[in-house]
Amino acid sequence: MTLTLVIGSKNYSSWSLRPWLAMKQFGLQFQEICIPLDSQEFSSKIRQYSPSGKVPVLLHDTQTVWDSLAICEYLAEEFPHMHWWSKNKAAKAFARSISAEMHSGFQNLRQNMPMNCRARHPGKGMALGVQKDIDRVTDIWRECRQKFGANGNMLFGDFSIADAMFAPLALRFVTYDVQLDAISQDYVKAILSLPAIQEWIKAAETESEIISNYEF
Ligand SMILES: N[C@@H](CCC(=O)N[C@@H](CS)C(=O)NCC(=O)O)C(=O)O
Repeated sequence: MTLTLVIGSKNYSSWSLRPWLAMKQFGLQFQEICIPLDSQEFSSKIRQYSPSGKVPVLLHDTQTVWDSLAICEYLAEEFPHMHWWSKNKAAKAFARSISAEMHSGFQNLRQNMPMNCRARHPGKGMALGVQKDIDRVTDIWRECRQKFGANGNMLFGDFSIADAMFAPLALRFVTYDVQLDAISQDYVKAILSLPAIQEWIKAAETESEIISNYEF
C-alpha cells in the first residue's frame, strides 16, 4: 500500500495543508509531491495527477482522490481505527457540518487574507465582509471548545478532521494579526504548537516562489 499526497507550495496552499496535516497527525506514512503553485511546472505536471487540475490529490495504490475534504473522508473510511472524526454522534454531526461550512464558505476572508505562512501583514485584508466571516469562524470555535472540547485543546478535544479544515485560518489570523477573543486565541496557539504545523511552516520558509496575487 502506498500513499502519495500531491500538494502545492506550502507557503500558500491552504487546501494542501488540510489533508497533509490530518495525515501527519494520524501518523500515516506517505510520500509527498510538492509542485510550486502558479508556475509553468504546475501547469505542465498537474493533469498527470489531478482530474480537477488542482491540489491536493491523494494517490492510494490505483485510487486517485482529489479535493481536501474528500481526501480526509476517504482516509477516515480507509483507516477507521484512527478516529478521524469524534466518536460521539452529536459531535461528529457538528464537526461534519462545520467542516463542510469551511470547505464551501468564508469567501471574503479567503480572498482578502490569503494564506501566506512566512509573511506578516498586520491590519491588512480587512475588506468588506471579512469581519463577518471572522466572527462566524470564532463563533464556531468557541461553540466547539465549550460544548465538545473538554478533553483536549482541539475543537472536539482530540485532533479531528475539523481541526485540519480550520488550521489554515489559524495561520491566516497570525499573518494578518487578527484580534480574537481569548478562547480563539488559545485555539490558534494550540494549532501553532502542533509539531506538524511547525514542520509545515519551516518548509514554507525555505520556498523561494513568490505569488504576487497573494502578497500585499
Ligand atoms: N475545493 C478544492 C480547492 C483546491 C484548490 O483550489 N487548490 C488550489 C491551491 S490551494 C489550486 O490547486 N490552485 C491551482 C489552480 O487553480 O490552477 C479542495 O478543497 O481541495
